[in-house]
Amino acid sequence: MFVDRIKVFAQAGSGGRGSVSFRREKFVPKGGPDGGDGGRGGEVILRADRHVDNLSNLFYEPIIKAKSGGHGMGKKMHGKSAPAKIVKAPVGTIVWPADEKGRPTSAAPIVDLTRDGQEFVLCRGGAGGKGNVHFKSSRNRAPRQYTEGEEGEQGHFLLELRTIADAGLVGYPNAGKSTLLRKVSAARPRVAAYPFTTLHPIIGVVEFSGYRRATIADIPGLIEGAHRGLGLGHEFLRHITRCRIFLFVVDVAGSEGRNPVEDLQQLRKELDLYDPLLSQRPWFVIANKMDLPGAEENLSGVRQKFPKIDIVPISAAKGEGIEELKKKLARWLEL
Ligand SMILES: Nc1nc2c(ncn2[C@@H]2O[C@H](COP(=O)(O)OP(=O)(O)OP(=O)(O)O)[C@@H](O)[C@H]2O)c(=O)[nH]1
Ligand SMILES: [Mg+2]
Repeated sequence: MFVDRIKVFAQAGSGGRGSVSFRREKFVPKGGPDGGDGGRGGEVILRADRHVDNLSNLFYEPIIKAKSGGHGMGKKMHGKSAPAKIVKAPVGTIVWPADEKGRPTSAAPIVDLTRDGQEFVLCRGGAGGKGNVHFKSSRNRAPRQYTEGEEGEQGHFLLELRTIADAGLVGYPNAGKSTLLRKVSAARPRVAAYPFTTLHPIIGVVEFSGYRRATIADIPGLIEGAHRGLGLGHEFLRHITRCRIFLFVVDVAGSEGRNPVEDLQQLRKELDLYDPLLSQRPWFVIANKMDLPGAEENLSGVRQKFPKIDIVPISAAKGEGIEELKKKLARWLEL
């Protein structure tokens, strides 16, 4: 299951109670108070982990609780502090404070986990209470006072994943995006001759010489009206918002009766309608299915229509043009 948006409730542990105790030893009459402090409650921590690719672990555990601190004990012994509860999240997770229904209560997120290993304390644990040893005074040598531990912080939060990749593949269903990703990376998205084979974003890593690498996100196919939520488009458009460049993949043979020039115009329009800033980002065209009849002719039509845009003809299925594409990719990304 792929989860890229989820509401959670998190609660840090409370501090342990302070202890009331008196030193009792043979030959030490009236040994005085010796109740120790409570331990600190555990905090709830989010940790970005590049091996996690979505938020499904939180679907199964939408209530995240850390343990409370141990109570103080006699002989001035402190209660145990509780360990932090660490929850893994994919790199690219953004967190908002939310109400019970999961609606954000502030426009600004509280954190954006953009680096592998980055940690964020979602809820702080409560401090431990004080034991009676703190309440000794010249007038009260046998205090029975102590304090309770503080409560841990708690709250509702909305977590949303916005994939971070160097390049995002954008195209209609069946254009061959997943076939292409399989050719250039070790990622294994499913490929099939029906639309919406890819149901959620998949990231592949493309390796170049000299340990250079680039990440490419394969996004489910867009259709006209995607920005309004038609097809699977809208759900996943947010996953391209953080790609540095866009690679528009078109079936240049128009094998399903489509027109590649119109496809490109429509795809550009969908992005613009979703967020006008997206249409300002660098973009390039991958003219796929060059092995099919009609492709050459359509290709020159696309070139005429977009004379200033870099257009790379390939056949993802046959593996043709892939090396040239990788070279261009390195250049586009300035690797
Ligand atoms: N002839 C030919 N067929 C191709 C080529 N690339 C992909 N195909 C075929 O086109 C169909 C769709 O390919 P996918 O890679 O699943 O397409 P997609 O863009 O990922 O599609 P969605 O995930 O549904 O959005 C499959 O039957 C592929 O075998 C190509 O270069 N030439
Ligand atoms: Mg696909």
